[in-house]
Amino acid sequence: MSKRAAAALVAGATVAVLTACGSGGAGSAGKGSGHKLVVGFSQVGAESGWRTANTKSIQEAAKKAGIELKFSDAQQKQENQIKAIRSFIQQKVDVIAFSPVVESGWDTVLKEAKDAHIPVVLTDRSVDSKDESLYVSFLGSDFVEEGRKAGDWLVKEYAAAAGPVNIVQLEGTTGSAPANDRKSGFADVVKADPKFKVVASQTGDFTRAKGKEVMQAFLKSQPKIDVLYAHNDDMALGAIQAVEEAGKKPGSDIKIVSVDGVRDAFTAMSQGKINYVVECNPLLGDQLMDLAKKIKAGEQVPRRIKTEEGTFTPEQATAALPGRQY
Ligand code: GYE
Repeated sequence: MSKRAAAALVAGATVAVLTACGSGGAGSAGKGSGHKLVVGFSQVGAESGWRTANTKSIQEAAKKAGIELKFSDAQQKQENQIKAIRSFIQQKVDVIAFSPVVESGWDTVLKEAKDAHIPVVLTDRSVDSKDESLYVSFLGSDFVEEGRKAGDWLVKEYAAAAGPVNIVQLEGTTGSAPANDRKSGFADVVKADPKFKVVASQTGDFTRAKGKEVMQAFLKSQPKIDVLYAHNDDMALGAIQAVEEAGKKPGSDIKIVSVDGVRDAFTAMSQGKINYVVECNPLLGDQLMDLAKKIKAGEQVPRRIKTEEGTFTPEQATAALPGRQY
């Protein structure tokens, strides 16, 4: 190699190193220091009212914070999320955020982001990766706790009943953190009393259409259903249609407990069709943008940020309805 070629190589390497260190990662390589923060966000899909509210919150918060948001909708498919993350890496965004559709199978792509020095934030749903260095922070709800709250309500509601109490369960997307955790949290609580029997449990993929379809099947196959536990409101709302079409009264013939707390569920509660809702807050946008800014500025951020949320009886839901944002 000639001396000149060697010098050029060294110079090139120095520039690359300087860019990587000076701006906090490959994400901003070559853009200078005054550029707009760029966040690549891979959303799960548009499966529910919760998700629509979450997307809106993130898009509005980015605008407000002066952040350029590259938004990608995965239509509930992991392969689409992996593609989106790879494209964010290629585009050298500053921060990658995503809500993983399922818990498993992320290590390879997260390692690629790490190797490119692009920090990753998990929002809403988490991953089961053992290597915690693959992401910086996880912002979202405690789904196990949500399942427990649904179970606690049931235990109280049936405290005086002899049983058996036959429960059907509409599960969220198979393999997703909220489906896994809402199922286990609930099971943990109700297993304490053998009168509670989960007689059927199947996924309704967090959608109204699937919730209705699966509930129709439950109504055909189960001679006696006392309670429906739905992992989200949309599936409960679909199931309500199935119950009504079968000539039964939702909320009394079959009691219903679900998770989320979207406006349509509150309306159904005010009509006596849902008995209890465990809240899951979708308005994570501001916190997410704040995290992205802090991470980019090199500040230390908490590894886990839990969302505060409550529960609603029909009376509370009716009172909260006028001011409900989503
Ligand atoms: O409960 C459901 C949505 O991940 C918490 O996903 C979220 C869940 C939410 O489809 O409605």
